[in-house]
Amino acid sequence: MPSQSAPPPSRDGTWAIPLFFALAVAAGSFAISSSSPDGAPWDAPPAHAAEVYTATGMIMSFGPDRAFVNIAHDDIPGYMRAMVMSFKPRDAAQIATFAAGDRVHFRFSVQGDGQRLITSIQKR
Ligand SMILES: [Cu+2]
Repeated sequence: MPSQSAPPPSRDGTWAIPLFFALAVAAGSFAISSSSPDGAPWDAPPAHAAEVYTATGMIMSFGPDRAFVNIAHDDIPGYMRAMVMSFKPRDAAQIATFAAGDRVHFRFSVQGDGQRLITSIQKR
């Protein structure tokens, strides 16, 4: 077997692999962007994510069957100044142990219809 007659790698051979990877990367990035319709990076929150706030206040009264609770809340930075406002519990059980006059610390999310849903609540 003549050792000198082996042809050197052709120009086509040396470029074939990098070209393959370049195409694979391009195809991969296209697949990622096409599966994210709004074009947002994967680690960004969705544009429609509910606003969530933490607040303190005092319970004033309850709606029928505790369907909502009126809370005199303190200033909520980025949302509103102190006022009395109604909040909707996840269910009646979430606020079953509370009474008018209780000072509370709570978190709530603002729903698409503007309703405020209590995500967690505790006595201070
Ligand atoms: Cu308010």
